[in-house]
Amino acid sequence: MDKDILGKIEIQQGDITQLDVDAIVNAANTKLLGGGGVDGAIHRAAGSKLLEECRAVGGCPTGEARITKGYNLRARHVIHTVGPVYSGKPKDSQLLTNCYLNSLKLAVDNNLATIAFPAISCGVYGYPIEDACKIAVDMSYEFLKRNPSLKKIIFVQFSPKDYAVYEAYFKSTSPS
Ligand code: AR6
Repeated sequence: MDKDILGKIEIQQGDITQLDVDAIVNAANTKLLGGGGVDGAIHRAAGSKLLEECRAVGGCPTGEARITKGYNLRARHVIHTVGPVYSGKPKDSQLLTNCYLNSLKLAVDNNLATIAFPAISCGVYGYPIEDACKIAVDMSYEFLKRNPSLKKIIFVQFSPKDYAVYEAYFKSTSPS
């Protein structure tokens, strides 16, 4: 993989709600009315206005994405996407790819330069982190090649174990 493109991809361990970026991505559900995991954390940190705007948006099908403001977050926007519930069938990877692609497209369409992703579908929805990590990084790399206006994609892992998976994959793709 190309060094300059890889330089626009960063991995971090921590809480995505604390990031100062143009948009953080929320691993939501189709109702877009909040939930547990990272969805709950984002809504708590953003405040009730976020839920109000999500209500007006009126839901989001699996694999698609919707954008709202960030309200009390340091991030200016939240991009809500709905990952697949892992079933082990080929359609899972297509839907997860669509989550990353549609979120990135929304960022570029809204002139955003920095975006941070959690590990979509890798919590309650049960997607294996090793497979999801490859999809996330490969998709983002291809997207960055075609969209120079996007300056930074950050993958934020909550657990050290998930971070280690990203770190290992990143190392395996980097030129030595
Ligand atoms: N910052 C970064 N990552 C986080 C944070 C955080 N603050 N909190 C959790 N994670 P999940 P899903 C990680 O379950 O699997 C919700 O109820 C977590 O460790 O949040 O897509 C929605 O409403 C995991 O790696 O999302 C849906 O109903 C990753 O975020 C459903 O869960 C995703 O875990 C979506 O399930």
